[in-house]
Amino acid sequence: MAQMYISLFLLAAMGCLMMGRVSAMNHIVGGSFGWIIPKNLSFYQEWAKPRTFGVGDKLVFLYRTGVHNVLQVNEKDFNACTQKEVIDMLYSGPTIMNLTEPGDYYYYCGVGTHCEAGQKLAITVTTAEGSSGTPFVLDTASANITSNGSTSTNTTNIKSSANSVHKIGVVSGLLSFFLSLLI
Ligand SMILES: [Cu+2]
Repeated sequence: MAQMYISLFLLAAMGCLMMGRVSAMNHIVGGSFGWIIPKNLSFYQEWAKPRTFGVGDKLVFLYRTGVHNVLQVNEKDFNACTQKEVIDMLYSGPTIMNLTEPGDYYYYCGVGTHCEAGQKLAITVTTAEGSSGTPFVLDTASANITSNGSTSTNTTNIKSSANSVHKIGVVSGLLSFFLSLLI
C-alpha cells in the first residue's frame, strides 16, 4: 500500500514538473536582431505585440557590453527617455530579466540617444502562459496544450484513484477499529 502511494505521488509530481517546464519561456528581445538601434521607432513594440509575457518567463537582451545597456524605468521616464527614477541599470550583456510579477514594465537603452532612436521596449506581464505569438510557435503551443491536457487528465486519474485508495484505507481502518472494539 505504501509503495503504491509513493509511486502515485511520484507520478503526480512528474506531471507537475512537466507542466511547469512547458509554461516558462525565454523571450529573445528583438528576435535575431537582438538589442540594437532599430531601423524604425516601433520595431520593439511590433516585436512585443503578438507575444504573451507570463510570470516565470525571462526577457533576454542580447548585446555587447559597452555598446548598449538596459535601463528599467517607469512609464514617464520611458516616454521621455529620461533617467529621473531609474529602477534598474544593467550594463553587461547579455542581460536576462526574470519576469516574476504581473504588471507593466519599461526598458530602454541608456547609451547616447539610442532610446530616442527607438531602442525601447514596454511590455505587460500577465499570469497567463507565455507565448511568442508567431504561427510556428503557436502550433507547438497548441501541441503543448494537448500534451498538457493529457497530463492533467492523467493527474486527475491519479488523484481520483489515490482518493479511492485513501477511502479503502479509511474504511479498512474503521473496520479494524470496530473489530478491535468487539474483541
Ligand atoms: Cu543602445
